[in-house]
Amino acid sequence: MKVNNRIYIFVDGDLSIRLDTFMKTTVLLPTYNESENLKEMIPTVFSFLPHCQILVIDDNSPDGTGKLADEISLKYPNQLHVLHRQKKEGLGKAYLAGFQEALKLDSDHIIQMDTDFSHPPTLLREIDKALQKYDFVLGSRYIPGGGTENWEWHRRLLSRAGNLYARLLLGSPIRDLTGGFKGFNRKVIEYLLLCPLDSSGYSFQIETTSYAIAAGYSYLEIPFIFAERRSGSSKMSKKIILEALKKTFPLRKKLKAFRK
Ligand SMILES: Nc1nc2c(ncn2[C@@H]2O[C@H](COP(=O)(O)OP(=O)(O)O)[C@@H](O)[C@H]2O)c(=O)[nH]1
Ligand SMILES: [Mg+2]
Repeated sequence: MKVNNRIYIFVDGDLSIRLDTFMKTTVLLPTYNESENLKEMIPTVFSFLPHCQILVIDDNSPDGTGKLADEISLKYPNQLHVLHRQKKEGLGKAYLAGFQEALKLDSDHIIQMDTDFSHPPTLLREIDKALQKYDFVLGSRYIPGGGTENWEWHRRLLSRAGNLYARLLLGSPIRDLTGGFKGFNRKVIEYLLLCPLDSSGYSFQIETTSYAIAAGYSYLEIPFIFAERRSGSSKMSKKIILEALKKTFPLRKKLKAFRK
């Protein structure tokens, strides 16, 4: 059978198994000072998705994460790629560059996740499989079965309030709009790159999910428990929170033009 100019051979007629083996999946790992976590994340991701590619997007981390990624990449020729960026510009800008690079790497499925083990790698296979059926997949902390582990009350409050604010303002059906554990089919990423995404920080997550929903792409939400980061420290800042508060308002207007 020929799909998208690729040949699929059926051994037992199970389409999901066959497509799983032949679709090219790229897992994007943005890093800023994540050397301890990255060492463990790479083999962990490959243990769940042995055929995937990993793209590390490093913003010239002072702790040498980028150099470490280059060293580890020697162990995984053609499977581990590293995108070096000059300076820290925020998670949103790192992902924008990562999306473009993932398309160049011929990816069919593109999965994004934090590099600190907060997003459980055990779900990678489920997300990748769901992308055969849905245009995009959202990990969710705020649907039944999801949650956060060991978060202090102010971090919980901030996340909940931020989500409520964005959801009400945008009239979104999504409970976890700020979450960063997501998977996309190539066509959704191609579409998103045409949208006016302009967040530097975490409000990028609100933008990508909202534009994809406005375009009418099909999606699945998968609950997960957000774990405490394994090592290193969070890059969350007041500036990032303020940007999200500020950018969500004009987004409401911009989305209208993109609604199908
Ligand atoms: N390349 C890049 N990665 C970033 C930047 N800011 C955060 N990250 C990465 O994005 C992920 C989530 O960031 P984190 O600080 O853990 O956010 P938190 O989980 O909300 O506390 C981690 O893998 C970070 O290393 C950035 O400016 N550039
Ligand atoms: Mg984190």
